[in-house]
Amino acid sequence: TEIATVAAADLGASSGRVMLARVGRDLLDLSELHRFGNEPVRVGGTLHWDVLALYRGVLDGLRAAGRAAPGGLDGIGIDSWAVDYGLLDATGALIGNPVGYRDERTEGVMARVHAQLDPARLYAVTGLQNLPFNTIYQLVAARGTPAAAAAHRMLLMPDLLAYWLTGEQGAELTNASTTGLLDATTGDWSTELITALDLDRDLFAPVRQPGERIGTLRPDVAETTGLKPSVPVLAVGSHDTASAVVGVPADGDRFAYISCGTWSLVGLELPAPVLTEAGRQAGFTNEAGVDGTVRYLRNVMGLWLVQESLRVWSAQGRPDDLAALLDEAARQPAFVSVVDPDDPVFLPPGDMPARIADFCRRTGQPAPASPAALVRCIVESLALAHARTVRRARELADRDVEAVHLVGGGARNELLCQLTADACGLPVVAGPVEATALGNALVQARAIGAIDGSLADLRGLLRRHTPTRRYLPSTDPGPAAWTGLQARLYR
Ligand code: ADP
Ligand code: LRH
Repeated sequence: TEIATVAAADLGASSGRVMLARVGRDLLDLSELHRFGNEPVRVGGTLHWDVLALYRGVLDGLRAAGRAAPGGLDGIGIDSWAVDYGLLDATGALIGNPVGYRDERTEGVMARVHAQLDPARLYAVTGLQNLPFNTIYQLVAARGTPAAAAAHRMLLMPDLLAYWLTGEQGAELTNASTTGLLDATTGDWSTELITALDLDRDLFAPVRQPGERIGTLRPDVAETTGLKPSVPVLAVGSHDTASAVVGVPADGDRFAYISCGTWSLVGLELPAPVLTEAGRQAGFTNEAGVDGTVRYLRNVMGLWLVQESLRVWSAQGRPDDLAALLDEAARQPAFVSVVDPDDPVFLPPGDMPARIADFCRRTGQPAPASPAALVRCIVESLALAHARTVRRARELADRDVEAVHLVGGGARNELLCQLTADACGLPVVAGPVEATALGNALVQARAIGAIDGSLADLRGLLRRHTPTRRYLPSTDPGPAAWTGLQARLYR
């Protein structure tokens, strides 16, 4: 194949989309075919993902892809947010609706697991940071429930959707590395941890690598989408962040990235894991990247804080237009109040404006007086957390960084990009917004043979074909002001 025409389905925690990409040695274009919301639904007190609506969104997108590519599709790749999964019964049917990672069922579970398994040992095996919602803690929270008793298989979200498309079960490596149950050294499920937690080894499907062919479309799927049954579904970096990092248009390796959407994933691409105690204490993770790379990063709470605030304002009938609020926020006075976005109070859904105001009062700062002031507070707080995390990553991995690449929906937020450059004291290269879908499509195109080369080569293609915007750090206020701000929150 000279030119690959592929569909990339990218499911984020806030929205899903199916993109059509055409990729060749000197060609990369991407168009959006279908976008749909991803709103969790609380049922009987539990926060669920509406997985069938997401699957329908993917099918609708694939149907549109078939129409937009009359010559046929060469591949389909799926990525989504990490850690969440569906359980299958003995016949392969889904048991219940997947539970969202922000559900409170994992409260206190991490501590219980750590009483039994030394967290330093967990880190040595998996290299993974301890987030309360990691799959390991979700599975332990669900242990002993009727659903768990009936379960024969656990499939992470993109693997579940790929199973529905093809009938083939597997566990793609990059996403499996976010579960807390994958041995980072062997690249396979950790029998040690699975046994220690009394989980069933057969729950875990064989691991597959990005670029592998998963299978072809089931006849009924071909029928409903109008696609040929021979279209292959290909494994990509099915963890959205893994695909986003592939989609970073960096030149060389002296860069940090921020994959900025619902979360800000802030870190470095490394050839090998960093498993130091200091890194563990600082909450840094070693997630598997494409081509054997390590994503050495930390989760920063991200634009979730804005998303939840808008949701609350919208329910209250207050202004909830993001672009207008950001315009106004840019004119607000600087450095009035900042919060630590990673404070656990901000993790669950709820009244974010009230929690932020409360945080400000508790730390002796004025509570934001208007929605625009609150948005200003969030954006400054994120910029500060971005800078702090880039700095920590550089120290912990002993790496030099010349530029910070900011990709994802956050690249549309000019105020955030500029303040991130200011706080880091480094240039920020913003874009592409759809880095994840691009990374997904590039790995497919390479698997099919339309392009070849290393991640650096794929990034060269990205640099030639996707526009970015460069933000230089401003000198007024200079770095000292940001250091002062930092001292308000972190000692
Ligand atoms: P996810 O993949 O986690 O669902 P995205 O990468 O799609 O997230 O990013 C979504 C975020 O991008 C939104 O929450 C919003 O803050 C930001 N965003 C989207 N469009 C714009 C815009 N026009 N201006 C500023 N920010 C935007
Ligand atoms: C971003 C993301 C992130 C995970 C979180 C659950 O979408 O995949 O990398 O930590 O969702």
